[in-house]
Amino acid sequence: MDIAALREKHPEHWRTAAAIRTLTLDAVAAANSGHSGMPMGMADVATVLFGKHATFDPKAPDWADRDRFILSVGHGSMLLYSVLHLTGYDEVPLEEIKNFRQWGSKTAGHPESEYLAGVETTTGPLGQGIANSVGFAIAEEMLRAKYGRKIVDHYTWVMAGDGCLMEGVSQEAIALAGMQKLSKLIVFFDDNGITIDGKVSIADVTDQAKRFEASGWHVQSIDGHDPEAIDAAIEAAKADDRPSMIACKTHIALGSSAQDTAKGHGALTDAKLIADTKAAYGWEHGPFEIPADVKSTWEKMGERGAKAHAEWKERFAELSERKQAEFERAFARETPKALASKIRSFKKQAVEEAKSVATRKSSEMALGVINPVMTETVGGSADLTGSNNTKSGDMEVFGPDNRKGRYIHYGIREHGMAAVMNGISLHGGLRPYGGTFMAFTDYARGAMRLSSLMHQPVVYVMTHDSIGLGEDGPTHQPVEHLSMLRATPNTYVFRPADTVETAEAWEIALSTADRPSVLALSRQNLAPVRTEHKTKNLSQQGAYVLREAGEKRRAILMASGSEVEIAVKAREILEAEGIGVRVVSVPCMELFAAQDEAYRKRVLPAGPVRVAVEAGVRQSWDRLLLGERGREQKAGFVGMEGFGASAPAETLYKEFGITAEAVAEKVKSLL
Ligand SMILES: Cc1ncc(C[n+]2csc(CCOP(=O)(O)OP(=O)(O)O)c2C)c(N)n1
Ligand SMILES: [Mg+2]
Repeated sequence: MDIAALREKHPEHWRTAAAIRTLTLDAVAAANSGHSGMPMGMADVATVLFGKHATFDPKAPDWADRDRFILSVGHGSMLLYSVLHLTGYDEVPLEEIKNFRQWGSKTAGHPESEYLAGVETTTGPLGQGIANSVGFAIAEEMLRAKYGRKIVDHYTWVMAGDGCLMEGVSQEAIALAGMQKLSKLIVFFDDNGITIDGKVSIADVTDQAKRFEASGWHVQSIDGHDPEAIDAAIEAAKADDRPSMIACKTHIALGSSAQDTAKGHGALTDAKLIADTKAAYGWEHGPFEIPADVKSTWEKMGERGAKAHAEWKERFAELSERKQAEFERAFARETPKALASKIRSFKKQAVEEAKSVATRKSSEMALGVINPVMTETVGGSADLTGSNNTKSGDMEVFGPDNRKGRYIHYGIREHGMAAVMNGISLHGGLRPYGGTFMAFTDYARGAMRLSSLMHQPVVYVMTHDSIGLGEDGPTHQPVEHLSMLRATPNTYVFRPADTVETAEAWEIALSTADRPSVLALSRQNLAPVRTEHKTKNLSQQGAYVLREAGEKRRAILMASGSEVEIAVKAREILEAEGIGVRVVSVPCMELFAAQDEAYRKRVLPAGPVRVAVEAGVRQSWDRLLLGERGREQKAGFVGMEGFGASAPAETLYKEFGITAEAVAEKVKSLL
């Protein structure tokens, strides 16, 4: 690469872009770790994008109508940190650049949205960012339709690398974006032909341009170091009514001896290499030193956005007070006032009707009262709408011809759906939920983990939650999933026992602003266990006494979801034999763990025999079976030890020994 020619042709652009390259070299050298090559390769694209096109206000990183910039290729974090620092984000002074990757710094190894307002989404797991970006673009379309172009009208810009495009989740997202004609989504592909193991061609010969075209995208290929070509491509992308992909041919670790090699992907820390590279750049400044004129060029980019922000504020003030309040409430993730009373009357009615209902159906009934009052919800399913019961009667389908629709047909793309929901949630102003079969949590897991890590209140409607789904057999029967989800930090896992608990789970999930919720719902009908109306949300405590012992209490049965009914029946058997049994319903272990010790001990006092019942593996129950002092109580578990089988549900429960009789026997064997 003839660096001298690049410098000569666009001297001002070159110096502006070199600030990203040299800050990257210096920060990676100081940390003695990181990834130098990507920011060095994509600095020209970033400079043109932020210099002329992206609208953002460094002094108001949370401005609702800012353009969203998503660094899908998260290992190139120094590109983002450099831009945030150079344009004047208060949270990224030079100190933060110098503390790259250190304990307590905001400039983590990969961009973490929780640490830094200018980071729109946490990236690092390749492919997630580009899939998130589809959610951002969908959210923008929806909110534009809802509030008008004067209030919501922004772009979603993405940088994705070879790795992002090789990951399968990218295809799920790309296909959805193309079908949805998300014209304000513009992806820059860092087409450098290099990954960690060497050339891309050792593992992939896909024609990426054709792949995007096949999914309905507008595609261009350019020299990613030519500022004029970059600018023209962005203009063309904006003008097209499809999502755009701009393949930018770049040189990884541009201008260094590691250029165009896999070595250039990682940390370039050798002092001579850095000195030689800076010399090639014509950069005669010390480490971390940015000349005033270059810094000022970058700051002016932010000032352009500040002006746009001020104009936006004037337009926002022209909205009716009601609209303003609604907008602000939704972005603050507060529930509408009417929600609590709607849930209360729904619960009352459910108790009065006392019907046996599958909790997936209970969920649909609850959504029927929630969605009309909480108009920021966005529903969806991965092609299982009729099974997940996720579409309430009032919801229209979102599509290119109906941006007011609030229901998304995600297609058979569980991972993509979860990642897109993260994007919708991160955008703000909307509350996404989506469904699939619980066994396919595994497919969605990569993005679900990030909902938890990023504190996003996405709601996962996971139906067909056990062997209780019956004949579809072991591929479809989750066994280990409840324990796996409960092991994930910062996640609520609800497994409601009937219609009342399902409504309570929804109320909590939607009133929670800082973590995802998983609703594990049954395919089969469940008899109501909440037979008395209580206005209080009992599920809020995670576990509560559902039935008190009639005789002197000698055993405590704990259960969730479909097995609560079994525990209640087992209690009846035992009480008839003079054995006092308390039944504790456990709709959410995480909420129970969050209660104070006094409450936990009241619900689960030491002494009585404990037996837990759940049509899944035992693992997550051990904490409750062991007791507060961590000492083994006389405890037992009735549940699954391996995979399920294909047969009618009643047969499976009998064959796997998850019955009231088996529970009663287990208790007696422990007494
Ligand atoms: C899901 C996932 N798998 C693997 C990795 C480890 N990893 C980090 S970067 C990378 C190679 C990425 O190549 P590319 O996107 O071309 O980036 P470049 O080398 O061009 O900077 C890999 C495998 C990861 N971060 N995420
Ligand atoms: Mg690459």
